[in-house]
Formats: sequence, structure tokens, C-alpha cells
Amino acid sequence: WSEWLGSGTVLLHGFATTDAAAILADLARIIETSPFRHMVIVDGRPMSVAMTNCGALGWLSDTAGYRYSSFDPQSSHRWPPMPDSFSNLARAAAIQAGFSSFTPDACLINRYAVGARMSLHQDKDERDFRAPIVSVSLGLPAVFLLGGAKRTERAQRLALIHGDVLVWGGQDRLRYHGVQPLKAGCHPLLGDARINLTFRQAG
Ligand code: MD5
Ligand code: FE
Repeated sequence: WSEWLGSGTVLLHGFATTDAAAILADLARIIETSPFRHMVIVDGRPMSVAMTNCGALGWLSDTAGYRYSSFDPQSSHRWPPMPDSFSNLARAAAIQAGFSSFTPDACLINRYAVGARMSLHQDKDERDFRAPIVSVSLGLPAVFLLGGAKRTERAQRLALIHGDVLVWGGQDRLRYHGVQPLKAGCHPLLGDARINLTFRQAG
């Protein structure tokens, strides 16, 4: 079932559950070419979340800042192509939320180990904020923080479990958000990790 959390935000409960095994099989091939790595932020400190990308553009962070690039700086090759299992799921989710022309060109893949977190931020490295963002949660559950348009607005806590898909569009596209430190657990498909796929139209 689906739940509207704001004028442009819809939570599609379990939308990715049936495709999860196929997606994880495709992910295993992606990380053979572009493995997960801890990118650093401007001050040189590594992020607790490990990341990689697939698709024409990949999101990067290093001491020069945040940006999208066609190339994986670690392999100096292009990011692996976005598998059909990924893009079909993202487009189907966007359609459910009323975005019929969403064509993701970037998929950031976040891997949370126990204790990994993402502090409150906005996603604003993309060219056109009119395109929505689709986010797929797999593996261990997480507590998602959904803030407002300003950092100072108090954040709502939201439990995201394996198979949940969120679509952020319209007014909600630029809300502050984050993820609380991952709690220990064991998921039958992913063990002690959470994987998040974030689909964007970045270019
Ligand atoms: C995660 N990742 O669970 C989240 C899912 C990221 C990131 O935040 O930047 O990699 S994406 C959640 C999201 C995306 C765009 C807008 C909003 C939330 N929002 O307005 O709340 O690893
Ligand atoms: Fe984000």
C-alpha cells in the first residue's frame, strides 16, 4: 500500500520486495567493477556510509566537494551501466507517484554497516529539481529523518524496512533528510547491512 507523507512524497510499502533478489544479483556484478568505498568529505574525513554508483552519472564526494561524474575515479572507467532491474523499478515507482516521465541517469548505491549514519542534508547537486528522486531500501531497517525546507525545522522519524520505496518530488524534493545510526541485526538476504538505491535525474 502507499502513503502520502507530504504533497510530493509517497512511501510505497514493500514495492521492491519481489524484485529484491534480482536487484541484489545485479548489484553483485556492479561491485565487481566499481566496489563500495568510503568517500571523503571536504575536510578529508571518510563518510560512515560506503558508496558506489551505476548509470551514466555517478555522485562523488572528495576534498574538492560534491559533484556528478561519468567516471569512477577509482577505476578511471565509466560507472557500470544501470541494470534494467534497477531502472524499471525506479520508473514504476515514479509512475505510482504521478511522475510519468522520470528517466534516471544516476543511481547512487549506499551501504550502511551497523552504526553508519547520514546526517541531515539536502540533495541539491542535480541540474533540475523538478525531477523526483526515488529511494529503495533493502536489508536491515533504518530510522529515516524527514525534516523540512529549513535545517532548523524539527524532523519526523520514519521507519524504513526492506522493500520500501520512497518517491520525493515537487515541494518535497528539497527537504532536509538523514538516516540515524544503523542498529545491529541480521537480514536474511543482506546480513548485517542496509542497502539504499537512490535514483536521480542528475544531468
Ligand atoms: C538513504 N540517501 O536512505 C537516503 C535515501 C542520499 C540519501 O539521502 O543523499 O544518498 S534518499 C532520501 C531523499 C532523497 C531526496 C529528497 C529527500 C530524501 N527528501 O526530500 O527528504 O540512504
Ligand atoms: Fe539525500
